[in-house]
Amino acid sequence: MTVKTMQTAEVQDLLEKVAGFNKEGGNERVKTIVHRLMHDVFQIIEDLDVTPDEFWQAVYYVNELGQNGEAALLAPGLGMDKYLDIRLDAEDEQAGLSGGTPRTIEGPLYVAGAPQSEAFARMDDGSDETAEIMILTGQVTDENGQPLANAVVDVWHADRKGAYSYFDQSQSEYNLRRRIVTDENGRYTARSIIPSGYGCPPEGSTQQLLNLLGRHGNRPAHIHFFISKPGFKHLTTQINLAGDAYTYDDFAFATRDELVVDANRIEDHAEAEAYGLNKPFTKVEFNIQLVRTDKSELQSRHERKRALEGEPA
Ligand code: MBD
Ligand code: FE
Repeated sequence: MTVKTMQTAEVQDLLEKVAGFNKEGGNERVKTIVHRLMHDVFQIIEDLDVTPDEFWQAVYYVNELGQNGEAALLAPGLGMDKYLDIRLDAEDEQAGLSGGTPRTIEGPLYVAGAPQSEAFARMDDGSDETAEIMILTGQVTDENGQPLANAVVDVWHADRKGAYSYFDQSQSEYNLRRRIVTDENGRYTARSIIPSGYGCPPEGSTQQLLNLLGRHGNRPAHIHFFISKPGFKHLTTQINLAGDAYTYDDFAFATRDELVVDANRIEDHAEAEAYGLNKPFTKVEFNIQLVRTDKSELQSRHERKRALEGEPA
């Protein structure tokens, strides 16, 4: 059946009432967005001849998505986080604020308030005794290569099962989450363990939809960063470890060529000892360039609901 009703006065009038255009109160911005959103939903139903059965499947899908707490996981899976990044990149370009290390998506698994230390942090709690030791180190500079001391490098990553502390209640508090303040040479160093890639919960709503798209729900092994220093653009980014099967096939579309980093096995005893280690380890180097700005709103991370954000430490 192909019926066309969108252009009728009845439907146009319905949309205006749905969005509260004929009412005084409420929020104008929300009205504008809901009007457009519902218009486009109606239009999809018309154009694609969505059946009542398909429509109600979608409604109950949204219910389950919320019950599973996966809305912020489906979002990157559908490229929405990536799309917001594309827009931020374009805005930077327009404002003459391009350059430096590229941004990539934050993801849904940050937890605010990780322990902070100067120059060095051990990130893992030592419970995974057979994990490959990772030394993650680098220098934060400005675009001219001048070292930036006292930059805050907020790092978080998954364990060997691809799970993140806090969301995985079996891990200790703030396991694999630290804030490291760069030293006088702009350097930071973390001792941690090599993370595994992430996979969407196999029985979850996100994976259910990905299956219908013929897509997988995997991310490569990766490490998240917020890097900030007053006077510089806040940077949200990640590195992907080279050689992972999903390095260039990330379900969340976060990989950028500049952010693929080698993980180098170091067998040399002297180098191990320099990091206080007595066995081989894997070294990951990530240098970060920040872009100067005097716009204070660009110097901190954008607002978003985050675990433990805004709570007393
Ligand atoms: C992750 O670890 C992640 O970084 C993203 C973007 C989505 C799901 C899990
Ligand atoms: Fe992640």
